[in-house]
Amino acid sequence: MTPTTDSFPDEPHALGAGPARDARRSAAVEGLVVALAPDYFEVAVGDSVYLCTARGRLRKARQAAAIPVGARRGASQSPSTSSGRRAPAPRVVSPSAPAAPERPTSIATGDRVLISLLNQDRGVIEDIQPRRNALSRARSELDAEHVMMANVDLAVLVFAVCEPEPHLGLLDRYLALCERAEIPVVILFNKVDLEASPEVEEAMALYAALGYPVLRTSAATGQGVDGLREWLIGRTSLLTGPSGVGKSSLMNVILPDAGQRIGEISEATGKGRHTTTGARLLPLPEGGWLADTAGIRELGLWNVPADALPRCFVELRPIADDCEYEDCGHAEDEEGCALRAALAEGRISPSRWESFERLLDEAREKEPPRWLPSGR
Ligand SMILES: Nc1nc2c(ncn2[C@@H]2O[C@H](COP(=O)(O)OP(=O)(O)OP(=O)(O)O)[C@@H](O)[C@H]2O)c(=O)[nH]1
Ligand SMILES: [Mg+2]
Ligand SMILES: [Zn+2]
Repeated sequence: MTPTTDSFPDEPHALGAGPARDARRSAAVEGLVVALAPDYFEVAVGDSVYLCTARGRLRKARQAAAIPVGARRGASQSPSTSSGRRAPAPRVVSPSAPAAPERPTSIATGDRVLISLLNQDRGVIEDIQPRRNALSRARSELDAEHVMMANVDLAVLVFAVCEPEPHLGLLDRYLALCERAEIPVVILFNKVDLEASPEVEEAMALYAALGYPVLRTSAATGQGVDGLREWLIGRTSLLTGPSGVGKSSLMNVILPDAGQRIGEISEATGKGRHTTTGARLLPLPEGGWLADTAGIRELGLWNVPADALPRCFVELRPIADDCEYEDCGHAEDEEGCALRAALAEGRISPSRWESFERLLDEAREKEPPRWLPSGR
């Protein structure tokens, strides 16, 4: 659900053009987009929330957000490394890659915007400030970007120790996206009042050993919630993860007045039923903002080119540039592949490697061909 940018019926027309518009811009105040409603944006300025529409210019920008993946990807490809190693095949950089846009192309929760105030509860978004980062995924049906949240200080990746069982492939996807977007994460396993299987205990140890903060909580008993609270102070954070893991329940423990709707786990599937829709940032009493988000079923890679993927796996990052050939495909029969060597030496766990290979295939599928025949 995306808000339209149509005007409110009672928006004064006198604000539309010329000197009036300039005056309006100079009187604009900065606010934080806290929610997207079907027909408007909610923007917080101080203690007030304004219901806002967006100017026509931003309406055009919104359409630009639907550019196909392949056309935009080139903009954000990281430069190739210049390690001086033997590179048998010349690298073909995709031609005329567009420059990375300075300003975001759509308005998302977490965006900083300039609004002009119409009255005490309505305003108009005049401009969007450049983003520090964004947690985005590919919208599978459109192959377009879905920004889950902009300007994220901390992504809390929420899974349950059981009901539903944690899906580690999804966790690795989140981690790759967040590493790529340089968004700090904590991994949270909720429902510790229920029994975790030895495999889940092992997984928690694995991610902790990789250096990720791993929290254990129970929204049901309150166990571990103070630890989570400490991470949230002064930060703009979101709770994200599959449906039914207890994100809204945690939100309600942290902000008892928030009144997030709690869903039931479907007895038939053991999965949640997507009770929450849309992200809404709520202010925390200790300072900072927290959003509960809808459960994620699919997390398609966005802005993760295949050659950047090794650096998105923390255990592969130090050796990401060490393959003998610059165009190494990291395949099983690859000569001089540093990543394969790490796998053989047990420096990456089989489950993480499986995720890496799956994501590598996906990243390659999304890219236009970028290589000349190597002849090797
Ligand atoms: N045993 C136990 N059950 C929990 C805990 N936290 C949440 N639940 C239950 O899990 C179910 C799903 O909780 P929600 O908070 O709605 O899950 P959600 O992650 O917000 O789900 P979506 O909004 O669909 O993404 C509900 O029946 C909760 O009562 C917990 O710590 N322990
Ligand atoms: Mg929820
Ligand atoms: Zn390799």
